[in-house]
Amino acid sequence: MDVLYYAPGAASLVVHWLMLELDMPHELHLIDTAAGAQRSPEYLKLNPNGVVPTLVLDGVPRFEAAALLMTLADRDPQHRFAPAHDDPLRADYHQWMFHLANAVQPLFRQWWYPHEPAGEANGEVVRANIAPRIAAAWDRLDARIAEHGPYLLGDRITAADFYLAMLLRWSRNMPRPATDWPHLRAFADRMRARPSFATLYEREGLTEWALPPATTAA
Ligand SMILES: N[C@@H](CCC(=O)N[C@@H](CS)C(=O)NCC(=O)O)C(=O)O
Repeated sequence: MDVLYYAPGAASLVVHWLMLELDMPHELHLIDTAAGAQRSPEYLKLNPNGVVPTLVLDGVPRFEAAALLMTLADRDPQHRFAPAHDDPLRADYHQWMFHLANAVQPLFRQWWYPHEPAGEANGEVVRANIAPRIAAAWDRLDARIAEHGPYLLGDRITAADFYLAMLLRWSRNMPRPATDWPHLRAFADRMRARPSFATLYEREGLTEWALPPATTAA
């Protein structure tokens, strides 16, 4: 059985979410990142980077959330979460996956771990400089959804959309959450309305950023 090493709401969330969408049998193994379990000798043997996620897939431990998503989506073409190799949309898919992984996600790493680039004394300076860069990323992604939506590649949902939804979620307690941008808000609502999202939340014990229950007319 494939095993996902995860922490609730962390970068493992999107791997967990896609596995639920793919109906992929798996086990979850909680890594208590607050207690430093990601740096235990046992875990470092699986993932020498000391971060989650790690997915033990067909017996082989693998890391990097974006790479895991792309691998899982390609392994199961029936669900169509990745354009095929000969599909002209494949290049767009690569572009957005790598943009999210290389240009947007690292901004969050700096937001949450500001001591890493600048030392303990300079955390506030890092955060003051990162917040507008995250806002600028939302400007660009909001424009993309406005012009080409409802998903990043148009009508077709791909693994990149799950990734984007996770990043939007991460901004929920920032001075300007991504849901302040109207097209990102509509996108987030579409993603949060998926039945798999409720299952994901239940399994990871999450509540924040769930859609409010639908109000019914009296
Ligand atoms: N590029 C990695 C980043 C993973 C990452 O930074 N994970 C964070 C949680 S979102 C983590 O494990 N933090 C604990 C730590 O760095 O000690 C990926 O996408 O898989």
